[in-house]
Amino acid sequence: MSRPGQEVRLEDYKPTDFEIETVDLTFRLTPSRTIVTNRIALRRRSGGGNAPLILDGDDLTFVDLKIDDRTADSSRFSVSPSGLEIRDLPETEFFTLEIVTEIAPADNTKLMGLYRSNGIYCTQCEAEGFRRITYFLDRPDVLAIYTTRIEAPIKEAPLLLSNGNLKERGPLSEGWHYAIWHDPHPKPSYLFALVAGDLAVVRDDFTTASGKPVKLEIYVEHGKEARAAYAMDALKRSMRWDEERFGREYDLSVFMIVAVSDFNMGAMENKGLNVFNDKYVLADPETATDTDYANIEAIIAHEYFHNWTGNRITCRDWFQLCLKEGLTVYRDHEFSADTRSRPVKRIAEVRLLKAHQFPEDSGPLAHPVRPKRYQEINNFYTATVYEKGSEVVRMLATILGAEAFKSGLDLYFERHDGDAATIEDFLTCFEDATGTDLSQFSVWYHQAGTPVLTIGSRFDASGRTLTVDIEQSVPPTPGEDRKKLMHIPLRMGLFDPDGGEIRMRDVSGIDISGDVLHITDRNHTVVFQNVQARPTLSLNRSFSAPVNIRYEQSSSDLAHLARYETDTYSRWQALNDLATRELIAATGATLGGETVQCSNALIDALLSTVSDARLEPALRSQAITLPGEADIAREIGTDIDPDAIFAARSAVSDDIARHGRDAFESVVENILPGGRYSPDAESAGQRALYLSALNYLTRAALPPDALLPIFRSADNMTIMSGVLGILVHRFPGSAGAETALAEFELRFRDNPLVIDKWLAIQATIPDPGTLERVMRLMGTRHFSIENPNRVRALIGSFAAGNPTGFNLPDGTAYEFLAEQIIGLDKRNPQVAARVLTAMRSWKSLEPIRRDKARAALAVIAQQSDLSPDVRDITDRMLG
Ligand code: 0A1
Ligand code: ZN
Repeated sequence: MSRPGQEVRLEDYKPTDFEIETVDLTFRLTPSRTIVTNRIALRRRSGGGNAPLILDGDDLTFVDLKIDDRTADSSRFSVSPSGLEIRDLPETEFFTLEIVTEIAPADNTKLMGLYRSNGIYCTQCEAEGFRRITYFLDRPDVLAIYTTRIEAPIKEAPLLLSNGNLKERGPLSEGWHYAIWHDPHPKPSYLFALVAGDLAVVRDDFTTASGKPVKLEIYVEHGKEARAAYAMDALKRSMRWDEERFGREYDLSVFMIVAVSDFNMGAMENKGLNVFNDKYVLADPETATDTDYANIEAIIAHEYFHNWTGNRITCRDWFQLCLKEGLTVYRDHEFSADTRSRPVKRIAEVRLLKAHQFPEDSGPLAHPVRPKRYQEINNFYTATVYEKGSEVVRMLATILGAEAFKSGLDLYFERHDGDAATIEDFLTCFEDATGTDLSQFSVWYHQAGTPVLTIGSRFDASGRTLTVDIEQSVPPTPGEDRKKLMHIPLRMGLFDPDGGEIRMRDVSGIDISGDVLHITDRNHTVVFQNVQARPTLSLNRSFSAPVNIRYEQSSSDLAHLARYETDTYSRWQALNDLATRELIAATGATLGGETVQCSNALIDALLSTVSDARLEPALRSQAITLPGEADIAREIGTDIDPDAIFAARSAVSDDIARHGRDAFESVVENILPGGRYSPDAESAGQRALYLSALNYLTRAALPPDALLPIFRSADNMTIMSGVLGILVHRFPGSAGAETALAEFELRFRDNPLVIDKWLAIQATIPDPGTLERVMRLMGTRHFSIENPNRVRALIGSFAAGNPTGFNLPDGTAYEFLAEQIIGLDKRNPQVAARVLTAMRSWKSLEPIRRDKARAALAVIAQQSDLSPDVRDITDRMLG
């Protein structure tokens, strides 16, 4: 049994003394008093002795305990806030327990365990929510077969759902009814789910590759059925893709998704009964953006893919979270890459990784992909576990090659089906299938921090050799000063002065396969022979490893790559590096009181890309989207002044806009797809490019008045919210901006998911007055501190997505956030802790803001009644 707030350590892992074979649950549902009867059949493991059984519990009211069907004497058990200890158990190998508890779903504000969302009963059990329903061995290595009987008033809850297959349903007296569900697949408690209420359903069918029929059902609030069509389509495509690409078939006769409006995260992969934040199910052109459609597709796929990577093979303990999450993110990334555009997807992945994971890995919250300790597991659903975890799987595929990678994964599915496995088990499958020693590679799982490759190159014209020196290092992270050497797969290319790619033969000094250099030592010197003229190096092609590259490369070399690289991702990377360099210099100039000018090299490179009709529009849009303020701050690293960065970025953008006016006008006039809205990737790319170009034009010629008609005539949410964002951010407080905001509010006031966009756009206005605006919006009927989506849209966007508006030099926005976190923590600690991580890079601010940020964090730390979630984040951030 683990106690809240107590440190849990990987090395302390021990299997349980008891196994649970079957679980028979009965729920008698009422909002304030739900009775849960939990009948479990246990088996004592040999060697367990007469150890007591300690079951986890959290916020439960104990009612009754029977051991082998006889009421237990109170001397045989004790109840505490964190569990139930049962002593003097029968000495037989098998015995049963029947535990009755009482819970109050309507009072459950943490949204963990059984709670109510808009009148619907629903559950969230990962990671440790099942213990808020009944006493249990609530850990992922306890796998059991569940049968669930649900009883509820027919009127209030005509729909009764749980995992597996429906076995029976029927009426009861006094207007109640019941349903019995049976899940034949052994599962850990975190995958348990129950949903009861009055919902509409959208149905479809799927036939698996081996010919088994599967009923597909998506449950949404009445009247929202049409908005589930895209999710259903994405589900069917995900199911087919997993069969074709990974040979994985679905294994129950029904697959259900339920959309709820109060949810702490994105979605949850409960066996056969996924529960989703409705934001990731509901879409139609009038209310959802292209990004919403892409997110829905990716998250539907992600949760579905968990059926094999997570459910059939689960985690031995929560330290192994990346076993299911890293691998499943890798799988959903591959799905999106196959379904949409691979290079565009890769660029988006890397942008996200650098924006979220890199700062995490270089700040006080850094931890290994597989952590060794935690205070609160809810705080480890991080970019490191998910996104870096996926990058580690991708590197494994790069190192082994596609076929060998597939044979290792096939072995993993075969060998560990039905297991609660570890990262070691996973890696051993690849070692056994391919004969490769992965011990050095495994350091990626155990060591925190973003590795740095420091690279130098020398060309010797007379000897026709290119010498490349590569040194690897990893900066220290909390609790880890000394770092081990890693195996870093570095893709690399060489380009001649005419832009042709030089084949990398004739090389000495390193293991090289294809275009991948295997960096395993601290220092490597690689010599390329027979090189005719000084080549341009392209490093870390396709972002083959999640590392920082330090290499002095001239702007003209970067421009050369931006023009000639055949790896499309790297072409974008070169442009982005060029822009980053310029923006860092511009920030320095701003701080020194100099005027900022953008170089011709960057302007030419950007404008020739934006006008290159051979490139897909989505890529052209990515190319002209300058690194964000947070990206620039991350690259600068210390003494950050967000206002200087904002001013520098604006000045560079103005310059680009002035020079590119004709190009941007031509895009705006020609690029939008004709006909009815379709969310496909190509049309989405055209709209993205249109909006990027329009944004630049507001810096050249286009006045705010010209945007209002575009906003008003938009026939889809992508253009409508995109134009609203440009108008409001570029011309804060202008009559046009306020008019558009008011019109948008009026039109969508009864659609909270759309109003979230309206809240987020306002929360990210780069203006000192935004704090006051956020406070005002908190007082309107559109905001509710009880709903995680509203909190994230308004407070979360302000803290995490508004560098100038949030980092006010007087510290008032930090004080505001501290106050909100302290209040929210009492209701929903998980969401409070997550929103607070927006301040994870506070130590890299300039001294005045840094002191204010520390003071605000100290105010949180001084509270005596903090949740373990917020206490853990605050302590680590201040530590
Ligand atoms: N396993 C889910 C993420 C998730 C984790 C915790 C939750 O509790 C509130 C909810 C969802 C996934 O990876 O999608
Ligand atoms: Zn997941």
